[in-house]
Amino acid sequence: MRKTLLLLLSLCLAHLSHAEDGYNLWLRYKRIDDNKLLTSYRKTITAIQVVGQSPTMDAIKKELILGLNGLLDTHIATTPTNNTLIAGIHSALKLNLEEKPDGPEGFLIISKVSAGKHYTIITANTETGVLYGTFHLLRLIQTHQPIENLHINSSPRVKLRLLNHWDNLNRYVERGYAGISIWNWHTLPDYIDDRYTDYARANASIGINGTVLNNVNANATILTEPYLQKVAALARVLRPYGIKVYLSARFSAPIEIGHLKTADPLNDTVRQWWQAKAKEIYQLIPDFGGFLIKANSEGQPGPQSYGRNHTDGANMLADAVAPFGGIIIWRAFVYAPQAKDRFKQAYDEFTPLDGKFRNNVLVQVKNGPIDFQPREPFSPLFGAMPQTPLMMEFQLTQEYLGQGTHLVYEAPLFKEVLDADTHAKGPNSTIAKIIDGSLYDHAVSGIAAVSNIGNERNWTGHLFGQANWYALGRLAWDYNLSSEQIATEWIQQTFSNNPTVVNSIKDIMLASREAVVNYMTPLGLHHIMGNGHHYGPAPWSNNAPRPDWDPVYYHKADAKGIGFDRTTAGSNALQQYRPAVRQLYADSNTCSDQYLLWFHHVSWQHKMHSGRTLWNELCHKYQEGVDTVSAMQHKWEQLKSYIDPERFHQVQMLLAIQHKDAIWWRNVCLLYFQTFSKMPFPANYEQPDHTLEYYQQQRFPYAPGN
Ligand code: BDP
Repeated sequence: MRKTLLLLLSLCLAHLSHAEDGYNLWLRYKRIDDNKLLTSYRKTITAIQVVGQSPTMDAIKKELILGLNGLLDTHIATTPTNNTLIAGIHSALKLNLEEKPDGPEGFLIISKVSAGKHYTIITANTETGVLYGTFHLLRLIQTHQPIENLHINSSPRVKLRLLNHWDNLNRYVERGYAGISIWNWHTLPDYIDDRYTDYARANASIGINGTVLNNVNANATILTEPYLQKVAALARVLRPYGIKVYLSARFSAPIEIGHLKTADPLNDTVRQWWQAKAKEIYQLIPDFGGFLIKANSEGQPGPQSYGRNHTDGANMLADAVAPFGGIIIWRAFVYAPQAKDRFKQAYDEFTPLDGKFRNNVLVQVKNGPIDFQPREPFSPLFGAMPQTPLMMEFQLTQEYLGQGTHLVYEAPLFKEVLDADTHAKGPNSTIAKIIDGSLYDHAVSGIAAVSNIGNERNWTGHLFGQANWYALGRLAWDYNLSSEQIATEWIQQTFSNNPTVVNSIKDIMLASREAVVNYMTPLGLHHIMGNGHHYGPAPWSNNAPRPDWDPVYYHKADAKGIGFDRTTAGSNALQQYRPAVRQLYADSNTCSDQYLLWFHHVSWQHKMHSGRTLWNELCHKYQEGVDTVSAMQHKWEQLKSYIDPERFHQVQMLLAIQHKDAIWWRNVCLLYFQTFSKMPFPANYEQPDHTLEYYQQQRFPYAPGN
């Protein structure tokens, strides 16, 4: 009897240990299930040798052992035997290589045969480079690539590759949909959660080299001594993985924690206060990255509060961190309630300041002129500030993209922006070339994204949120990778190399971005989400605390038509683009459907490229969005026998919510816009199951992340 119980118990434990909860992200290191391949990998690498000892080299060794033992299902020897993998920095290896690794973060992986032995060598100019090479090799094995004959020389295109956490000190995450903050400020600096190390590993594996730990709506307390001790403890965990910490600084900190009367950037005492603060920080964290600042935006304090401008503020901080090699990232996300068109403000406020920032200042610009919508034209600031390094700000947390509930693969959105041609220096002046510093020859360059990470077991709430985090890192390293390539390698590492799984999930992912555009904001509609929470549709909303938070401000539907006229007849925001770009959008007959209602107020009868009227096209697009989600569900269902039950079921349930939400969006928007168009739904159209009034009465007071 006792025996049976014991057996049962051990069976249960065995089952538990195989549960896939998503914690291991794309670093699962599961045994290679293709025996032929497994045999060949085992032949190519029989032992590893890590040259040198340091926290980074130790991390490399640990990762190699973990990864290779798991993938090759073996106990990899750590002294050279037959076929060996050698990891170490270039000089330590004393190799006579014709080719050198590139820069401080690049790596070289090469295969060599010498005296009948096969060597795989990972080398770089720095330990961090070797770390990146290590993760690259593990990725090759995880994605079943051949490794006998390697010759890879890779380095990142963009220098600063950052996550921006919008995490508050009480662990609430603004616009966070994956639990509370992973930073446990209360137990830091004494308690070091293993999760911090796993966070560092995951980021290093995709080349992320910096993290801003706290919300841009910053609390000055983070700059006090006890909190700086906590920040220093996190920096110690992240440092071996090549990740620097940065902090969001509150501009009025000299008043709040320094007890000064002012935070005027031209005031000597204020300047000295920041200089002393910088010194204090660098004593604790010698490789501190610098400050991220949200100033004079959405009620945050800033230099304008003292009659000064953005350069006065940024340069004062830049001077404080310059002696220590720090940088200032100054955000361009500004808009004022009295402006007729929020679209224009960042450009108007920032372009006159071009050339006036210190050279350790980057201006961080959101990808679009409004705010992380499912689709935006690119911000006209890109290409309009040649003398200032501009940093990209994307958003991984899906504030306006169905949050933690909808599956939306964002790589196509990121690529659309990076590939966009600003024509700033003639054709082929892409945003990617502005961001990597090459177009205007800047020494610094950067991409940041608002993190989607929380303390949920699978990190991002929706398992597929992991793919967006992954894609950000991979694109910041090399923006020439395609969305499809990135999806493929993410699926292979996260789920399986089985072609059925890879192809079906890839189809789901690649369709998902256009789906969200269609069921939320087709044809260039934007910002028609409910005020505050930004989750569901509320196109009728007209009573927010400021007009530019109201959907009616953006869609401008009336009896004549719908859309925001940004041509010369309207706000003339189009003027902010170069003529070649302006030309693409200026005429409602030639403007692409994707951006039509971004730039034009168009009659309901307007003839679209499809031949349909605008009204019918709108109905068609909303329906297409719903249909795509049905197709995504269908594809997922067919993978049931290929995916572990935990993750399968989770995604299945979320897709069902997404489908319900897509129908909700379609019904709400069409019923509401129909009150203006007065046109019937096209024949065979699925009729809404509720009235507009029903939808308008729904309330969401506790929607997350708000
Ligand atoms: C908006 C968010 C708000 C952020 C702000 C920002 O709704 O929570 O504080 O952007 O980027 O998208 O500063």
